[in-house]
Amino acid sequence: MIPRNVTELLGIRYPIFQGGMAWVADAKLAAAVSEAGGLGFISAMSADKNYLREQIRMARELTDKPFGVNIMLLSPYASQVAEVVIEEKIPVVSTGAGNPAQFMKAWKQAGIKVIPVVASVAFARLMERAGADAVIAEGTEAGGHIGEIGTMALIPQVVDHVKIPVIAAGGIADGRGFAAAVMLGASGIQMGTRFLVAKECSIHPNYKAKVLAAKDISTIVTARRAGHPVRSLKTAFSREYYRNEALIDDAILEEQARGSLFRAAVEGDEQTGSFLAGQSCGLVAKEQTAREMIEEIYREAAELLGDHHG
Ligand code: TUI
Repeated sequence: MIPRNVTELLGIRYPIFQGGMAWVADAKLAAAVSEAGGLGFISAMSADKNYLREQIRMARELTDKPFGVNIMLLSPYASQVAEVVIEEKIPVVSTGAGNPAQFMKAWKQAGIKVIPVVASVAFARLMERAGADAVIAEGTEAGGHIGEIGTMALIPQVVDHVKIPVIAAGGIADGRGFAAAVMLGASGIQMGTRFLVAKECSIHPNYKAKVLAAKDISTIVTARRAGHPVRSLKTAFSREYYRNEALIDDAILEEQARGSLFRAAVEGDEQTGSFLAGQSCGLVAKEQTAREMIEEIYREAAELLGDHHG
């Protein structure tokens, strides 16, 4: 059976989250996922509070269903967007790339459900003690900033060590992955890479074409040496960055990478853009609406799990 604890906690139909992706996860994508019965997230990315306010208002024009905001904790604006989610009465916040402890008390007092992304058992336990309502346990197969443990090993270990619901992420892009995550003890899934090719996803056509053409070994991990590994599609730019890590100063490399998510997602710049994607890119075969994706994935997982009431 597909667990109902996360759908009941959040008032959604399917326990399928759309990951917060900078320059990708905007009001249009988040609203489409939520409207289809999943949980969409607007990425606060590294923008200020005015951007986030505007996106929240746009999403509310597009759907009456609940959606969340994802706060990337390395953002220089993390503190101000942490206040905006309270002012705007956002029901659920997810966090990435750091420790949200300093915001937890204010969010909980405002009645916000807090669901941090974790990449280890120790951090999952810390988040549970800090008051998290659930965790998203993300394996190293994911795109973007990643931890070290694979999803297959991470999920059951996190499940064994926390009592709150665990949402599985990293390498999941279809109903088989969803069913497998449930077998490992997860209560739901989060996907990013699959939603890159949603019809409602406004990224540049070059980005979608790259994801659709990608296979299992099409991604590369850079910036390991600098301590914040990031997975992206192999391109001339990412391969050169990888080679230069052994040769050039981190500061110079990071300067070259500044703005590279914008250049990929908005401009489709194949020379200097970072096309973040996870290892499931080889499973992503066609552009579909968010609703078609969610219904197909849920139906397939329910069938595999012998759950014919879903
Ligand atoms: O956050 C992500 N994915 C991201 S963030 C991003 S933007 C960026 N740009 C440059 C450098 C780094 C990031 C692109 N993709 N996913 C969620 C995630 N969070 N994955 C892993 C983690 C994580 C890792 C370690 C969360 C917490 C953590 O430890 C916190 C601590 O204090 O120990």
